[in-house]
Amino acid sequence: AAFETTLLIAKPDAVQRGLVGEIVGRLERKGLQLAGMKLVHVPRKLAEQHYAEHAGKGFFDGLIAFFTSAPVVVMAVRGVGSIAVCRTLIGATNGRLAAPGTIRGDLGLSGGHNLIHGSDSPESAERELSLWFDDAELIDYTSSSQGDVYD
Ligand code: DAT
Ligand code: MG
Repeated sequence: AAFETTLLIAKPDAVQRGLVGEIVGRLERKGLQLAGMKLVHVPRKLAEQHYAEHAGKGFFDGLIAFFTSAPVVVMAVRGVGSIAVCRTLIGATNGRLAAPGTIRGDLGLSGGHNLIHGSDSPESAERELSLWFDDAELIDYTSSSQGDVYD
């Protein structure tokens, strides 16, 4: 697998419930590296761009209302295979169906208020990273743990 960057967002429910540290801690303990991080109260237009693939679906208006209801924490996360690895850590969309051990499976019961967004493919990651971050906001550095995180 390649060294990748993915786009994660701790959603309004994660911030409101005080679970941002829990979520970031899981990413750090896994060995993933933060390349960018910021708190954003998302404007409606940006929310609609982010979730453009779901426009017209029955849950879209509720999704946008929820996503813009309170601040979120937007993260760029790096690591070998980080796009798929983060989707695995996040778990299935509905918290009631998500496996134990996953963020959604351990921390929630909701289908819509499911704590975290993660890019679902390399194409999505590229699109979403450029939507949320300027190049200058993504920080390149070598973590001293990398020799132990990877063999
Ligand atoms: P995911 O966030 O797991 O990638 P998705 O891209 O299919 O899921 O949907 C984006 C978000 O929209 C999801 O995190 C929660 C909400 N959502 C999806 N399907 C839904 C549904 N059937 N009812 C209510 N909300 C839904
Ligand atoms: Mg999705």
